[in-house]
Amino acid sequence: MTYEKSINAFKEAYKVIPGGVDSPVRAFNSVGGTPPFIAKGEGAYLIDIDDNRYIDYVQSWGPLIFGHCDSDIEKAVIEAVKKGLSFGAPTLAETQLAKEIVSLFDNIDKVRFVSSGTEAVMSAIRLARGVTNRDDIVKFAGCYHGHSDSLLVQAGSGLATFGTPSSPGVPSDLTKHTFVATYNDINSVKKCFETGNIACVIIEPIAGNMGLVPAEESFLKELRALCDKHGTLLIFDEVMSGFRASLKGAQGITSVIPDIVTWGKVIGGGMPVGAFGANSKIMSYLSPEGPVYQAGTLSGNPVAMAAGLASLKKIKSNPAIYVSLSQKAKRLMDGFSKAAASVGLIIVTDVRGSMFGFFFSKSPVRNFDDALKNDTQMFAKFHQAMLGRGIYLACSAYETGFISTAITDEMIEETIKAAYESMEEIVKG
Ligand code: HOZ
Repeated sequence: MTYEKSINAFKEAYKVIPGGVDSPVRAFNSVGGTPPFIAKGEGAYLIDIDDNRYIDYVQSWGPLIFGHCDSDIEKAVIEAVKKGLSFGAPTLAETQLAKEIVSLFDNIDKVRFVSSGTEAVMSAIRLARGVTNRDDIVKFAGCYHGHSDSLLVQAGSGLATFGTPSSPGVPSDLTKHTFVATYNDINSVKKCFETGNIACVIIEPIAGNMGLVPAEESFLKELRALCDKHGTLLIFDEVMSGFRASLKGAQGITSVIPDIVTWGKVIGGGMPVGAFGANSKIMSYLSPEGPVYQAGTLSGNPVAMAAGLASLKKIKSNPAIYVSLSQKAKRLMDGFSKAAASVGLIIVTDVRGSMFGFFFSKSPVRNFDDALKNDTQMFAKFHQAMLGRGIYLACSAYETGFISTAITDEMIEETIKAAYESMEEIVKG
């Protein structure tokens, strides 16, 4: 496999874009090599500008549950495009997509659309603060909730990849209201409540940004009880897990009911969309019904709504896809484990619906500190070896993999075969 055109493209990009990329993880810094510049997607495949073909397990970091260029989503987008790209005025599609989401959840009466997951979470936090009239919030180390100021504290994802606990440029006056607890450790949350007047606790109920690390059911239950005791709102950040872990995201897996939920990715079908929702009482605090301000010219953009609507309707008409996606994810992780074991290596794997993750680690991963103990050098070698065999995995040990419906059983087998070869290659050095 040659990457000549991508190498040149990266050099050119570097001259005019910081680090050559518009989102840090994409630079491949933690796995080495040059990021393939993508020419196009085709179903399960990515094709780069050197004409290399990869089975894609990133799927644009989650949104493309039906793979690239799904004909139904494509058709809906083209029809919407023909009617106009943006109006900054209400359209029917917003109500339709809102209804599709609301109909799935007893705890959600209303949703507000925004343009990204970051925006959804930032707005949900403001809403929670407005509703409770409190400033402090609790987040968990290793959970990533986008790059808004209050939440860039011990975040996972790109920050974990680059080894930075938080970012310069974020005033400490803002982060002093952010308490950081340990994932799956209720005592660490209780400590936050001892000193803070907590508006909300925000959690990725299935963390996907420190690698894949699901919250334990007993922990979520204790979290719910603690929030109820203190009049604190519980926010599930399902930007990644929403419509990925199951039709109802984490809510289809846990019995715990959050007060506010944030979404992104799948609800835009590949277009830039985020959303947050709650019951009518909480949402009534939002402007123009209430005093908490939040706005956006591209919010509810008609083309993005059309893509989201087509995506969600397709999922809802065939919820059995989650069984098959999950089976494929399990087979893949089982195959990776056996491939590692065949050369005397141990990996820790997990699967939630169409999401999968693995760590080069000997001990279980329940929180961010556990995740940080993984062997990132081994991951980098494995990533490179797989890429060279036409397998496109997330380019960081702290991200999650995704199965799309375009990925066939044969592709899973091909990927497992590549894993055996790659594991052998990396132990031989
Ligand atoms: N860290 C982001 C996903 N969890 C990466 C997004 C991107 O680079 O597109």
